[in-house]
Amino acid sequence: MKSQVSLACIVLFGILAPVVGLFATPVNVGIYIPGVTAGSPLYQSLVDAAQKVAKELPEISIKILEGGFNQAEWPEKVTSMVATARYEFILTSNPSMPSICLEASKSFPNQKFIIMDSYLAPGNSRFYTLLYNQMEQGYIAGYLAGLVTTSGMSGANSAKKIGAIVAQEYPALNKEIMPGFSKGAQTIDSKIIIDYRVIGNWYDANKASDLANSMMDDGVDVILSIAGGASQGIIKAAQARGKYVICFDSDVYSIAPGTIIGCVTLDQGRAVYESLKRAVLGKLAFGTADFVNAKNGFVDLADANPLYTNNVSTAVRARMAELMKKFRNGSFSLPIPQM
Ligand code: RBF
Repeated sequence: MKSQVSLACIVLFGILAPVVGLFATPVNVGIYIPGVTAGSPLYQSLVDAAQKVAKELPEISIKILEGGFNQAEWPEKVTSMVATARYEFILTSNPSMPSICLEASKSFPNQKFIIMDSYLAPGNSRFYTLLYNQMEQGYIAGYLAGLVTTSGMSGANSAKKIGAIVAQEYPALNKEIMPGFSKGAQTIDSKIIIDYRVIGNWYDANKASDLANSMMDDGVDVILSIAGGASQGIIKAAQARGKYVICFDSDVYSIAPGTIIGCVTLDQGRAVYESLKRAVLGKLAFGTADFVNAKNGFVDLADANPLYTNNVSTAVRARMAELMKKFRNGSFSLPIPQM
């Protein structure tokens, strides 16, 4: 009788244990946000996607650390995170992170890093990076801005002036995003002028608003915003004057319908979901660098949202649809320069 009970227990345990994850080795994932999650679409999507993976794979436990806006403190914060030796993987995102993580890995060479929106030359077996083609992202935004400024849309004026307000300068911005933006706009009309301004940080919405107003005083009618939390200032200023904003990274039309007339997205959600899941299952190719673009859907125009279709003129949408068709089927693509 006793042995039957213990046999039943063993059988039951054998069936239930895998189901409730008793045998799964716990996997700690540390997420380092270089900045603040709120207001930064790529960081928000990263956190959301990691949490989705954690729901599907219960052995994962996630801890999020926000680095804040003082970039001088990031290396020390990353190093102390690594020094805990607690995390199987550290997941982070932005082009400045590979060098910061490399520095931290000098003292802790076994730490594995998954770094989105960045590039590190292949060969380091602890690093995986994924780079979005931001030349294409910039080009799509510039092409749309060019079409809008030369259109008959109600907020457009006769001046062929478009704007770009960025939080700070960095190589991906200077070598991919802005050249792409300029190329896209010039393709529409070579006489288009770009008014380009730098805020100096990712949070000062007041300064961003002042810059936007001064540009609009000067005849700019559509502004590309790459400013994280500070973009609220640009959006409000444009909204107050019936002008337009193009946003980067995620679909945020609902913040200001009719003012935000284009969102050129990066599918960070899918990139994080796929790579983190692979990493936890032991299938992510550390030591490699992935590149993704418009052809494989990671760079795109959010043109199915009714807040795009209802607020952008038919003529502009038709030209955008032609362009996006070529990007999506791969008959048109733009190379990214070596950085
Ligand atoms: N993007 C944000 O949305 N918020 C940020 O706080 C932020 N901080 C950044 C800091 C550095 C040093 C760098 C290089 C990029 C940062 N980004 C930030 C930009 C982000 O990686 C991406 O390039 C832009 O969002 C455009 O896709």
